[in-house]
Amino acid sequence: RDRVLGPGVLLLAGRARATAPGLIAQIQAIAHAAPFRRMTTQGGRTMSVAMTNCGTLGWISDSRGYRYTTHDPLSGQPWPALPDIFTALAAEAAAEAGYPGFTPDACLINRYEPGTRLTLHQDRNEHDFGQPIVSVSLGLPAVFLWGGPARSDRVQRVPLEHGDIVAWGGPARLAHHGIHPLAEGTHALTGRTRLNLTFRRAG
Ligand code: MD5
Ligand code: FE
Repeated sequence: RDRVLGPGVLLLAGRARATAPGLIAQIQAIAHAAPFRRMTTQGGRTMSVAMTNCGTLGWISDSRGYRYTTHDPLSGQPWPALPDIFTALAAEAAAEAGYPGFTPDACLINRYEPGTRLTLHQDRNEHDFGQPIVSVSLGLPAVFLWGGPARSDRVQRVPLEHGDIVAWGGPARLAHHGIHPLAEGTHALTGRTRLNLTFRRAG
């Protein structure tokens, strides 16, 4: 099922399946130090996705807007370090997709439960849009919504399953995207949960 989804975008189907148990164990350790939390938007809404981070930079949203921080605002501590297996997997996937030398400094960890969604948005808080983004899906399947550079561009629906890795770069880097409300289900490794790792070079 490996395929090019569009210019600059490669789906590596099931590529994280073998390392998934190790990735999930690391996520549990990270969440112990930096718990999942539902962040608020500048407009005062609570996001439906629960988030935490690892790496030298972590993505946050609060009443002042979206940005990257070096420290977890909940604890005042630096975000947990990026585990080596995370960095290696992201670099390997990026290289295979045509982005050699990718060294992420940020990993946003998104947690979804049935009903959780992520509304259409662009990822614009990074300094260099020439750097790709690598996303790893774990647990329950989801329908990824993928549009274009304009919010009004038509939106494709791409099913993403446990272990799928997608590398986004080039012309796709500023595409609008989101996650359709998660369907009910249970997964052997994660239960009633989808986890997504989003690797970025943010600084
Ligand atoms: C997710 N997370 O499944 C997705 C995976 C986020 C987010 O969107 O911002 O936390 S990342 C998918 C992505 C990243 C960058 C560009 C594009 C898609 N794209 O051009 O479609 O939780
Ligand atoms: Fe995004």
